[in-house]
This record gives sequence, C-alpha cells and structure tokens, in this order.
Amino acid sequence: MNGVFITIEGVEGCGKTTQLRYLSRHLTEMGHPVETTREPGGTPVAEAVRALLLDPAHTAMTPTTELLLYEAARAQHVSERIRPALEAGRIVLCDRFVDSTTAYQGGGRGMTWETLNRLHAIATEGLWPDLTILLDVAAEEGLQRVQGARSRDRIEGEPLAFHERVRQGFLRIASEEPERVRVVEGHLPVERVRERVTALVEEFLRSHEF
Ligand code: T5A
Repeated sequence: MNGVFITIEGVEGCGKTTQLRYLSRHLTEMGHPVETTREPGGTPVAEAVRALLLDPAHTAMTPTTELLLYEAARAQHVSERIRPALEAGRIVLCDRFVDSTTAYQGGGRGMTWETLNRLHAIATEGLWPDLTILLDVAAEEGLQRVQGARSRDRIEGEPLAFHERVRQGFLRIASEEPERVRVVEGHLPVERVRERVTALVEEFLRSHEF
C-alpha cells in the first residue's frame, strides 16, 4: 500500500481529537492528501455500532459482546474506508484503533492479550498502524477534562480504577512496540503537545520518504 496509517491513542480526555485536528490541518497545508477518521465509527455501519456501544442505557452489555462490537465496527471501517484510502496513497489519521481495544477490553475488562490479537487479525485482515502516537495523561486528569463537557457515555462512566488499568494497558503496548508507538506527555500545554506530535510525524514521514 502506498499510503501511511497513523493512529492517535490514549485515555479519555487525553487530547487526541484536539491534536488530530491540528495534525490534519498541518499535513494538508504541507500538500499531503489526508483522510481523518475515528473508531469506533468512520462509516455509516460503524457509526451505528458506535451509538450502540456508547449508549449508557446498555448496562447489560457483556464484555464479550462489547469486544465483538468494537471489532465488528473495525472490520467495516478497515474494509470500506481505511484500506481504500491507503491504497489511494493517502495519509490516514485515525482517532483510536486496535490499541484502544487492547487497552480498554484487555487492560480495563481483563480479556486476554491472545484473544484480542486473534480478533484484531480477523477484523483488520492484518492491517497495522505504521505509527501510533500515545498521548499519556493520568486517568483522573483526562476524566476531569471531559467532565461537564457533555453527559458521560457508557465507557466514561466506568470507575477511576478501570481507567487507570486502561492507561497501564496503553503503556504496556508502548513498551512492547517502542518503534511503532511513540509516547507524548499529554499533560503538557496543548501547544507543547502539538509541537511534539508534529515533530514525530514529520520525522516519520521524512524517514519513510513520504
Ligand atoms: N473504546 C474505543 C473502547 O473501549 N475500545 C475500542 O476498541 C475503542 C476504539 C470512544 C470510547 O470507546 C472506548 C474508548 C472511549 O471510551 P471517544 O470519543 O474516542 O469514544 O473517546 P474519548 O477519549 O472520550 O474522546 P474525547 O473526544 O472525549 O477525548 P479526547 O479526544 O482525548 O480529548 P479532546 O481533544 O476532545 O480534549 C478533551 C478536553 O481537554 C482539552 C480540550 O480542549 C477539551 O476540552 N485539552 C486539554 N486541556 C489541557 N491540556 C491539554 N494538553 C489538552 N488537550 C486537550
């Protein structure tokens, strides 16, 4: 594939959406063809699954159902949107991807890494991010940032201990795949985070002659 697949990850309120917006504008200004998308979601089917997943009314949803729905949304998203954009030579910027499932359903819910990796392989048909930016902030700080901005969705409503396990899950992934997953301190002021994210992405594109 000719394109580049970049994902942004982290706990609730870590600043992904803010940084993705800056990055998309910056890369577009540099003349790159950019496709911005998110998970769960990014296509009509996957957005419908997102609504189901995040609806706080679904208190009876089991961890296995939740996991399969995230992977189902991903299968649609990869096939309908991400893979075609990469084949067309675009830079795909995705707000969350497989690492969120590993951190939330693995770290948070306790599903085994082996189960998760098997399902990732089915949903993505082997497609893996080229570069992942992990915005690392304390779970409590991230939750405080999003508190009051809107009503809490089903996952945000989980207790703090859940979100702390999610953060540890992300850090474990980064320690296992340091080449792909680059950690940026998300507690820094927005502008400082933006500079670091931009520098990492520019360095990656340069080294891959994109
Ligand atoms: N999920 C997702 C799973 O459980 N498994 C999966 O496989 C996947 C894909 C998705 C939910 O689903 C879960 C994870 C999530 O719970 P989402 O919309 O991606 O939902 O989730 P959120 O992380 O909640 O997204 P948010 O948009 O709320 O948070 P962001 O994108 O991290 O943060 P952002 O940029 O919107 O910023 C939040 C606030 O913080 C401020 C911003 O101005 C904003 O007010 N801010 C900063 N403040 C201080 N310093 C900084 N550096 C700041 N950066 C941003």
